[in-house]
Amino acid sequence: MGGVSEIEYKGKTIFQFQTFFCTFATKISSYPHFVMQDAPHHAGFVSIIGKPNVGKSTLMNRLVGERLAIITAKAQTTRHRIMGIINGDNFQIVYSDTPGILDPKYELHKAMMSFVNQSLEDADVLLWVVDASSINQSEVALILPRLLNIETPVFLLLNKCDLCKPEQLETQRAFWALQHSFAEIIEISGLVGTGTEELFQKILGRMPEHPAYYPAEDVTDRSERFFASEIIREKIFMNYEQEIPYACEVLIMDFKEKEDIIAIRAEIIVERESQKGIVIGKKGEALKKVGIQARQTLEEFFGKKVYLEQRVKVEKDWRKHDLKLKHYGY
Ligand SMILES: Nc1nc2c(ncn2[C@@H]2O[C@H](COP(=O)(O)OP(=O)(O)OP(=O)(O)O)[C@@H](O)[C@H]2O)c(=O)[nH]1
Ligand SMILES: [Mg+2]
Repeated sequence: MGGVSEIEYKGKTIFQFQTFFCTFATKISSYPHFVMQDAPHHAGFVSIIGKPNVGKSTLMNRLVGERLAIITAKAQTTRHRIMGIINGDNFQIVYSDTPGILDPKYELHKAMMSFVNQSLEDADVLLWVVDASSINQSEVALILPRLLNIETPVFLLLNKCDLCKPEQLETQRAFWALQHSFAEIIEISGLVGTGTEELFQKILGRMPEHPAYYPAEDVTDRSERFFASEIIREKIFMNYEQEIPYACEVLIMDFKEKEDIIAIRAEIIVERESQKGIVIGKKGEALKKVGIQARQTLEEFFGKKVYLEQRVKVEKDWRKHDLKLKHYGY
Protein backbone atom coordinates (compact mmCIF):
# COMPACT_ATOMS: atom_id res chain seq x y z
CA MET A 1 0.00 0.00 0.00
CA GLY A 2 1.82 3.12 1.15
CA GLY A 3 5.53 3.89 1.07
CA VAL A 4 8.28 5.23 -1.10
CA SER A 5 10.19 3.06 -3.52
CA GLU A 6 13.07 3.81 -5.84
CA ILE A 7 13.24 2.54 -9.39
CA GLU A 8 16.47 2.61 -11.30
CA TYR A 9 16.08 3.20 -15.06
CA LYS A 10 19.05 3.94 -17.36
CA GLY A 11 21.01 5.45 -14.52
CA LYS A 12 18.12 7.69 -13.42
CA THR A 13 16.38 7.21 -10.12
CA ILE A 14 12.64 7.59 -10.18
CA PHE A 15 10.99 8.00 -6.80
CA GLN A 16 7.55 6.57 -6.45
CA PHE A 17 5.17 7.38 -3.65
CA GLN A 18 2.64 4.63 -3.65
CA THR A 19 -0.72 4.97 -2.04
CA PHE A 20 -3.90 2.99 -2.15
CA PHE A 21 -5.15 4.34 -5.43
CA CYS A 22 -2.62 6.89 -6.66
CA THR A 23 0.98 6.79 -7.69
CA PHE A 24 3.02 9.96 -7.74
CA ALA A 25 6.36 10.12 -9.48
CA THR A 26 8.81 12.70 -10.69
CA LYS A 27 9.04 13.38 -14.42
CA ILE A 28 11.86 11.98 -16.42
CA SER A 29 12.57 14.24 -19.36
CA SER A 30 11.93 11.85 -22.19
CA TYR A 31 10.50 8.59 -21.11
CA PRO A 32 10.91 5.81 -23.66
CA HIS A 33 8.73 2.74 -23.95
CA PHE A 34 9.54 -0.21 -21.78
CA VAL A 35 7.53 -2.42 -24.13
CA MET A 36 7.70 -2.32 -27.91
CA GLN A 37 4.29 -1.65 -29.36
CA ASP A 38 2.96 -2.17 -32.88
CA ALA A 39 0.51 0.72 -33.03
CA PRO A 40 1.93 4.25 -32.84
CA HIS A 41 1.81 5.86 -29.42
CA HIS A 42 0.26 9.30 -28.95
CA ALA A 43 0.97 11.63 -26.07
CA GLY A 44 0.47 15.29 -25.31
CA PHE A 45 -0.37 18.10 -22.91
CA VAL A 46 -3.85 19.53 -22.49
CA SER A 47 -4.27 22.71 -20.47
CA ILE A 48 -7.59 23.67 -18.92
CA ILE A 49 -7.98 27.43 -18.68
CA GLY A 50 -10.75 29.94 -18.01
CA LYS A 51 -11.93 32.51 -15.51
CA PRO A 52 -12.38 31.54 -11.84
CA ASN A 53 -15.25 29.28 -10.80
CA VAL A 54 -16.28 28.07 -14.27
CA GLY A 55 -15.59 24.41 -13.41
CA LYS A 56 -12.00 23.75 -14.55
CA SER A 57 -11.03 21.58 -11.59
CA THR A 58 -14.31 19.64 -11.70
CA LEU A 59 -13.63 18.90 -15.37
CA MET A 60 -10.06 17.77 -14.80
CA ASN A 61 -11.12 15.39 -12.05
CA ARG A 62 -13.81 14.00 -14.35
CA LEU A 63 -11.37 13.52 -17.26
CA VAL A 64 -8.74 11.88 -15.08
CA GLY A 65 -11.20 9.89 -12.97
CA GLU A 66 -9.52 10.88 -9.70
CA ARG A 67 -10.28 13.56 -7.16
CA LEU A 68 -6.99 15.39 -7.64
CA ALA A 69 -7.95 19.06 -7.69
CA ILE A 70 -9.92 20.62 -4.86
CA ILE A 71 -13.31 22.10 -5.74
CA THR A 72 -15.38 24.66 -3.86
CA ALA A 73 -18.25 26.99 -4.70
CA LYS A 74 -15.93 29.99 -4.18
CA ALA A 75 -13.86 31.63 -6.93
CA GLN A 76 -10.05 31.37 -6.94
CA THR A 77 -9.93 27.98 -5.26
CA THR A 78 -7.07 26.68 -7.41
CA ARG A 79 -3.72 28.45 -6.93
CA HIS A 80 -1.32 26.09 -8.71
CA ARG A 81 -0.92 24.20 -11.93
CA ILE A 82 -1.80 20.59 -11.17
CA MET A 83 -1.25 17.80 -13.65
CA GLY A 84 -3.54 14.82 -13.96
CA ILE A 85 -2.33 11.99 -16.21
CA ILE A 86 -4.29 9.26 -17.93
CA ASN A 87 -2.82 6.35 -19.82
CA GLY A 88 -4.22 3.94 -22.37
CA ASP A 89 -2.60 1.16 -24.38
CA ASN A 90 -1.34 3.58 -26.99
CA PHE A 91 -1.75 7.00 -25.49
CA GLN A 92 -0.97 9.26 -22.59
CA ILE A 93 -2.79 12.54 -21.94
CA VAL A 94 -1.32 14.99 -19.42
CA TYR A 95 -4.02 17.41 -18.30
CA SER A 96 -3.17 20.61 -16.44
CA ASP A 97 -5.69 22.28 -14.17
CA THR A 98 -4.83 25.94 -13.72
CA PRO A 99 -5.86 28.90 -11.54
CA GLY A 100 -8.71 31.02 -12.90
CA ILE A 101 -7.52 33.89 -15.09
CA LEU A 102 -7.92 37.31 -13.45
CA ASP A 103 -6.40 40.76 -13.26
CA PRO A 104 -3.62 40.32 -10.68
CA LYS A 105 -4.10 42.43 -7.52
CA TYR A 106 -1.08 41.26 -5.52
CA GLU A 107 2.00 39.02 -5.78
CA LEU A 108 0.09 35.78 -5.13
CA HIS A 109 -2.15 36.55 -8.12
CA LYS A 110 0.90 37.25 -10.27
CA ALA A 111 2.38 33.87 -9.34
CA MET A 112 -0.95 32.19 -10.14
CA MET A 113 -1.02 33.87 -13.57
CA SER A 114 2.53 32.74 -14.29
CA PHE A 115 1.33 29.14 -13.81
CA VAL A 116 -1.40 29.83 -16.37
CA ASN A 117 1.15 31.27 -18.82
CA GLN A 118 3.40 28.22 -18.49
CA SER A 119 0.49 25.92 -19.21
CA LEU A 120 -0.39 27.92 -22.34
CA GLU A 121 3.14 27.53 -23.66
CA ASP A 122 3.50 23.76 -23.58
CA ALA A 123 -0.05 22.70 -24.49
CA ASP A 124 -0.93 20.59 -27.51
CA VAL A 125 -4.61 21.39 -26.96
CA LEU A 126 -6.20 24.16 -24.89
CA LEU A 127 -9.57 23.73 -23.24
CA TRP A 128 -11.11 27.14 -22.56
CA VAL A 129 -13.92 26.51 -20.11
CA VAL A 130 -16.78 28.99 -19.79
CA ASP A 131 -19.89 28.90 -17.62
CA ALA A 132 -22.69 28.60 -20.19
CA SER A 133 -25.29 29.52 -17.58
CA SER A 134 -24.03 33.10 -17.37
CA ILE A 135 -22.51 35.02 -20.29
CA ASN A 136 -19.71 37.25 -19.17
CA GLN A 137 -18.28 39.63 -21.74
CA SER A 138 -15.33 40.57 -19.53
CA GLU A 139 -13.70 37.15 -19.84
CA VAL A 140 -13.38 37.62 -23.59
CA ALA A 141 -11.22 40.73 -23.09
CA LEU A 142 -9.26 39.08 -20.30
CA ILE A 143 -8.53 35.74 -21.95
CA LEU A 144 -8.70 36.10 -25.72
CA PRO A 145 -5.57 38.30 -26.09
CA ARG A 146 -3.53 35.48 -24.53
CA LEU A 147 -4.58 33.12 -27.31
CA LEU A 148 -4.00 35.32 -30.31
CA ASN A 149 -0.31 34.55 -30.84
CA ILE A 150 -0.43 30.83 -30.31
CA GLU A 151 -1.23 28.18 -32.87
CA THR A 152 -2.44 25.57 -30.40
CA PRO A 153 -6.00 24.39 -31.16
CA VAL A 154 -8.46 25.82 -28.65
CA PHE A 155 -11.65 23.98 -27.68
CA LEU A 156 -14.31 26.26 -26.25
CA LEU A 157 -16.25 24.30 -23.65
CA LEU A 158 -19.74 25.47 -22.74
CA ASN A 159 -19.70 24.02 -19.24
CA LYS A 160 -22.52 23.68 -16.70
CA CYS A 161 -24.87 22.80 -19.57
CA ASP A 162 -26.96 20.91 -17.00
CA LEU A 163 -28.11 24.34 -15.79
CA CYS A 164 -29.02 25.63 -19.26
CA LYS A 165 -32.08 25.55 -21.47
CA PRO A 166 -31.46 24.53 -25.12
CA GLU A 167 -32.14 28.12 -26.35
CA GLN A 168 -29.55 29.44 -23.91
CA LEU A 169 -26.94 27.02 -25.26
CA GLU A 170 -27.75 28.09 -28.83
CA THR A 171 -27.26 31.75 -27.87
CA GLN A 172 -23.97 30.92 -26.16
CA ARG A 173 -22.72 28.91 -29.11
CA ALA A 174 -23.52 31.76 -31.52
CA PHE A 175 -21.87 34.30 -29.21
CA TRP A 176 -18.64 32.34 -28.80
CA ALA A 177 -18.38 31.35 -32.47
CA LEU A 178 -18.03 35.06 -33.27
CA GLN A 179 -15.18 35.63 -30.80
CA HIS A 180 -12.45 33.34 -32.18
CA SER A 181 -11.88 30.51 -34.63
CA PHE A 182 -12.17 27.72 -32.10
CA ALA A 183 -11.17 24.20 -33.18
CA GLU A 184 -14.32 22.93 -31.43
CA ILE A 185 -17.23 24.32 -29.44
CA ILE A 186 -18.64 21.59 -27.20
CA GLU A 187 -21.42 21.61 -24.62
CA ILE A 188 -20.42 19.75 -21.49
CA SER A 189 -21.16 19.32 -17.83
CA GLY A 190 -18.06 18.43 -15.84
CA LEU A 191 -20.28 17.83 -12.84
CA VAL A 192 -22.77 15.45 -14.43
CA GLY A 193 -20.51 14.06 -17.17
CA THR A 194 -22.54 15.21 -20.18
CA GLY A 195 -20.40 15.51 -23.32
CA THR A 196 -17.15 14.53 -21.61
CA GLU A 197 -16.73 11.26 -23.53
CA GLU A 198 -17.12 13.14 -26.83
CA LEU A 199 -14.63 15.70 -25.53
CA PHE A 200 -12.13 12.98 -24.60
CA GLN A 201 -12.35 11.44 -28.09
CA LYS A 202 -11.76 14.83 -29.71
CA ILE A 203 -8.76 15.50 -27.46
CA LEU A 204 -7.32 12.07 -28.22
CA GLY A 205 -7.68 12.77 -31.94
CA ARG A 206 -5.40 15.80 -31.52
CA MET A 207 -2.59 14.13 -29.58
CA PRO A 208 0.66 14.03 -31.54
CA GLU A 209 2.57 10.83 -32.12
CA HIS A 210 5.00 10.77 -29.22
CA PRO A 211 6.25 8.37 -26.54
CA ALA A 212 4.80 8.75 -23.04
CA TYR A 213 6.17 11.67 -21.04
CA TYR A 214 5.62 10.03 -17.66
CA PRO A 215 5.78 6.44 -16.40
CA ALA A 216 2.45 4.71 -17.03
CA GLU A 217 1.60 4.35 -13.32
CA ASP A 218 1.73 8.09 -12.66
CA VAL A 219 -1.47 9.93 -11.94
CA THR A 220 -0.02 13.34 -11.14
CA ASP A 221 3.16 15.39 -10.90
CA ARG A 222 2.35 16.56 -7.37
CA SER A 223 3.50 15.12 -4.04
CA GLU A 224 1.45 13.66 -1.22
CA ARG A 225 2.32 16.72 0.91
CA PHE A 226 0.85 18.97 -1.76
CA PHE A 227 -2.45 17.09 -1.74
CA ALA A 228 -2.54 17.11 2.04
CA SER A 229 -2.21 20.91 2.09
CA GLU A 230 -4.80 21.30 -0.67
CA ILE A 231 -7.36 19.15 1.16
CA ILE A 232 -6.99 21.27 4.30
CA ARG A 233 -7.26 24.45 2.21
CA GLU A 234 -10.45 23.10 0.65
CA LYS A 235 -12.03 22.78 4.10
CA ILE A 236 -10.93 26.32 4.96
CA PHE A 237 -12.61 27.58 1.78
CA MET A 238 -15.77 25.73 2.74
CA ASN A 239 -15.93 26.87 6.37
CA TYR A 240 -15.04 30.57 6.33
CA GLU A 241 -16.45 33.55 4.50
CA GLN A 242 -15.27 36.82 2.95
CA GLU A 243 -11.51 37.39 3.01
CA ILE A 244 -10.49 34.50 5.31
CA PRO A 245 -10.11 31.71 2.70
CA TYR A 246 -8.04 34.00 0.50
CA ALA A 247 -5.78 35.07 3.39
CA CYS A 248 -4.97 31.46 4.33
CA GLU A 249 -2.16 29.23 3.15
CA VAL A 250 -1.48 25.72 4.42
CA LEU A 251 2.03 24.40 4.95
CA ILE A 252 2.74 20.77 5.72
CA MET A 253 5.51 20.80 8.32
CA ASP A 254 5.59 17.04 8.84
CA PHE A 255 4.24 14.11 6.86
CA LYS A 256 5.15 10.81 8.46
CA GLU A 257 3.75 7.66 6.93
CA LYS A 258 3.76 4.60 9.14
CA GLU A 259 2.36 1.19 8.41
CA ASP A 260 -1.14 1.89 9.69
CA ILE A 261 -1.35 5.69 9.97
CA ILE A 262 -0.12 8.93 8.43
CA ALA A 263 0.78 11.65 10.94
CA ILE A 264 0.45 15.13 9.43
CA ARG A 265 1.43 18.38 11.11
CA ALA A 266 0.03 21.41 9.29
CA GLU A 267 0.48 25.12 9.76
CA ILE A 268 -2.32 27.42 8.63
CA ILE A 269 -0.82 30.77 7.73
CA VAL A 270 -2.97 33.91 7.99
CA GLU A 271 -2.13 37.55 7.35
CA ARG A 272 -3.26 39.21 10.61
CA GLU A 273 -3.89 38.46 14.31
CA SER A 274 -7.62 39.18 13.86
CA GLN A 275 -7.81 36.46 11.18
CA LYS A 276 -6.09 34.00 13.50
CA GLY A 277 -8.89 34.49 16.02
CA ILE A 278 -11.56 33.88 13.39
CA VAL A 279 -9.87 30.75 12.03
CA ILE A 280 -9.56 29.26 15.53
CA GLY A 281 -13.06 30.37 16.57
CA LYS A 282 -14.70 30.36 20.03
CA LYS A 283 -13.07 27.68 22.18
CA GLY A 284 -11.31 26.41 19.05
CA GLU A 285 -14.59 25.13 17.59
CA ALA A 286 -14.10 26.50 14.05
CA LEU A 287 -10.63 25.02 13.63
CA LYS A 288 -11.78 21.74 15.12
CA LYS A 289 -14.49 21.49 12.46
CA VAL A 290 -11.94 22.10 9.69
CA GLY A 291 -9.74 19.41 11.25
CA ILE A 292 -12.52 16.81 11.40
CA GLN A 293 -13.56 17.42 7.79
CA ALA A 294 -9.98 17.50 6.53
CA ARG A 295 -9.04 14.28 8.33
CA GLN A 296 -12.00 12.47 6.80
CA THR A 297 -11.09 13.54 3.24
CA LEU A 298 -7.38 12.86 3.84
CA GLU A 299 -8.23 9.33 4.98
CA GLU A 300 -10.33 8.76 1.85
CA PHE A 301 -7.60 10.18 -0.36
CA PHE A 302 -4.68 8.25 1.12
CA GLY A 303 -6.66 5.13 2.00
CA LYS A 304 -5.21 5.14 5.49
CA LYS A 305 -5.91 6.45 8.97
CA VAL A 306 -4.68 10.00 9.45
CA TYR A 307 -3.63 11.84 12.57
CA LEU A 308 -3.83 15.58 11.88
CA GLU A 309 -2.35 18.34 13.99
CA GLN A 310 -3.09 21.96 13.02
CA ARG A 311 -1.60 25.22 14.21
CA VAL A 312 -2.42 28.76 13.08
CA LYS A 313 0.39 31.25 12.52
CA VAL A 314 0.46 34.90 11.42
CA GLU A 315 2.78 35.90 8.57
CA LYS A 316 1.96 39.53 7.95
CA ASP A 317 0.70 40.21 4.41
CA TRP A 318 2.25 37.00 3.04
CA ARG A 319 0.27 37.35 -0.20
CA LYS A 320 2.25 40.45 -1.11
CA HIS A 321 5.76 39.12 -0.38
CA ASP A 322 7.75 37.53 -3.15
CA LEU A 323 10.13 35.69 -0.85
CA LYS A 324 7.42 34.25 1.36
CA LEU A 325 5.49 33.13 -1.71
CA LYS A 326 8.58 31.37 -3.09
CA HIS A 327 9.03 29.66 0.24
CA TYR A 328 5.40 28.48 0.04
CA GLY A 329 5.93 26.99 -3.42
CA TYR A 330 4.64 29.76 -5.69
N1 LIG B 1 -24.14 22.71 -12.17
C1 LIG B 1 -22.85 22.56 -12.41
N2 LIG B 1 -21.95 23.02 -11.53
C2 LIG B 1 -20.63 22.85 -11.80
C3 LIG B 1 -20.18 22.22 -12.98
N3 LIG B 1 -18.83 22.21 -12.97
C4 LIG B 1 -18.46 22.81 -11.81
N4 LIG B 1 -19.54 23.19 -11.11
C5 LIG B 1 -19.55 23.89 -9.81
O1 LIG B 1 -18.93 25.16 -9.96
C6 LIG B 1 -18.18 25.49 -8.79
C7 LIG B 1 -16.73 25.77 -9.16
O2 LIG B 1 -16.15 24.59 -9.64
P1 LIG B 1 -14.56 24.42 -9.76
O3 LIG B 1 -14.31 23.16 -10.50
O4 LIG B 1 -13.92 24.60 -8.44
O5 LIG B 1 -14.23 25.68 -10.68
P2 LIG B 1 -12.79 26.24 -11.11
O6 LIG B 1 -12.94 26.81 -12.47
O7 LIG B 1 -11.76 25.21 -10.93
O8 LIG B 1 -12.61 27.43 -10.05
P3 LIG B 1 -11.22 28.16 -9.60
O9 LIG B 1 -10.28 27.11 -9.12
O10 LIG B 1 -11.68 29.05 -8.52
O11 LIG B 1 -10.73 28.92 -10.79
C8 LIG B 1 -18.34 24.30 -7.83
O12 LIG B 1 -19.39 24.60 -6.94
C9 LIG B 1 -18.72 23.16 -8.77
O13 LIG B 1 -19.49 22.14 -8.14
C10 LIG B 1 -21.16 21.73 -13.92
O14 LIG B 1 -20.89 21.19 -14.97
N5 LIG B 1 -22.48 21.96 -13.57
MG1 LIG C 1 -10.07 25.17 -9.71
